[in-house]
Amino acid sequence: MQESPFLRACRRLPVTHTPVWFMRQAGRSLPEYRRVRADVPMLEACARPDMITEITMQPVRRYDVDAAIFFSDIVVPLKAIGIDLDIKPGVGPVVADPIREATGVKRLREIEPDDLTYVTEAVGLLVDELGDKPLIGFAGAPFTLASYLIEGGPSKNHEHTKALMYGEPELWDELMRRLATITLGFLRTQIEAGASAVQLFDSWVGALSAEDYRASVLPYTSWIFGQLSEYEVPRIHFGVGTGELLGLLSEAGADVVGVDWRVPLDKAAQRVQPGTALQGNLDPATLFAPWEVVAERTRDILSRGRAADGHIFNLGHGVLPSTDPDVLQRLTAFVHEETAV
Ligand code: 1CP
Repeated sequence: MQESPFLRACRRLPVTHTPVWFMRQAGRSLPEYRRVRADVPMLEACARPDMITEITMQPVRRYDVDAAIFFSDIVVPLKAIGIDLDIKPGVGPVVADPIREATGVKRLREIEPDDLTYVTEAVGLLVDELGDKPLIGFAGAPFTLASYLIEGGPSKNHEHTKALMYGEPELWDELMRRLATITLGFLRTQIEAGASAVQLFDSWVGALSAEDYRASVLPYTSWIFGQLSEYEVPRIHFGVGTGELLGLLSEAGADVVGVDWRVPLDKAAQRVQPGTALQGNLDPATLFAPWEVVAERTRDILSRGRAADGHIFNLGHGVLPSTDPDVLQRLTAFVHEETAV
């Protein structure tokens, strides 16, 4: 497993080719995914080890990516502790009773060993099936989870979340502590079952200024990464629109920082702490342009990625649902060929 290019790049060791995987590589862009999910609601799929295993493997078989990402969702641990929520097709996570006061916050209990047995089982099945290909476990970071819980669903402006963060710092602290414990529990479950790296998605934290991030988010993500340091697994940290926060995301304790498409990797390399590898960062919309454009932009990213201390090729955010899978397959092969030594 040590020889896997993905793990080597995370650890900033020389690689035989630049490793590639895609955020949201499993999912709606794949016809085989749409087929197996046809009659199964999202959260039911996330609770069935057979489905988790099949869906996680689909992009690995199709694209020959260098890592698999566990098929689940950031709200799965919240569902597991009894929060009434659903994932609605075409919308995303929707919470029945948004949490905006202390009684709601107190309902957020710790993950217990029996809560996520299907995750443990699915990770075990996947590690057997993947052989020497690494499995990335993941979780949503406290801010992003807080946004879904407080807003009640996807949000553009995060106004209720910010109102609580700015206006009720003690309740915010209690909420973030509890969410950090839940996030850690979800990550630990995946690592202890055999995941060989983890990615912490703080997808919506780009909505904050650096000052607010430092005061109201960094302490909790730092705590999570600190608790994970007992394991030998690389820790990746990613958020959308985080150009101004890249230094702080690496300060939180990540080994690898994911970069969206707004900041070129050579610039990002100057913003993160020394000794941090970078992941990214092709704009997912580029995949709808002619192949020559995809190839040219990919070459540019690979060249800028050489400024980083370790580079994992990825998109700047998730695969868009109407992406042509053949383009992702061609892109994976292209990165492998261009960087082969
Ligand atoms: O019916 C369906 O197919 C549901 C679509 C879907 C899928 C395939 C959702 C609903 N979640 C997922 C799987 C998923 N979610 C994965 C595993 C697949 C893979 O990466 O290959 C992962 C890593 C996630 C993580 C996730 N869920 C994030 C962080 C990543 C990101 O995109 O920034 C977030 C923000 C969510 C919430 C969520 N779940 C689903 C949707 C549509 C959303 C986003 C909604 C919004 O815009 O707020």
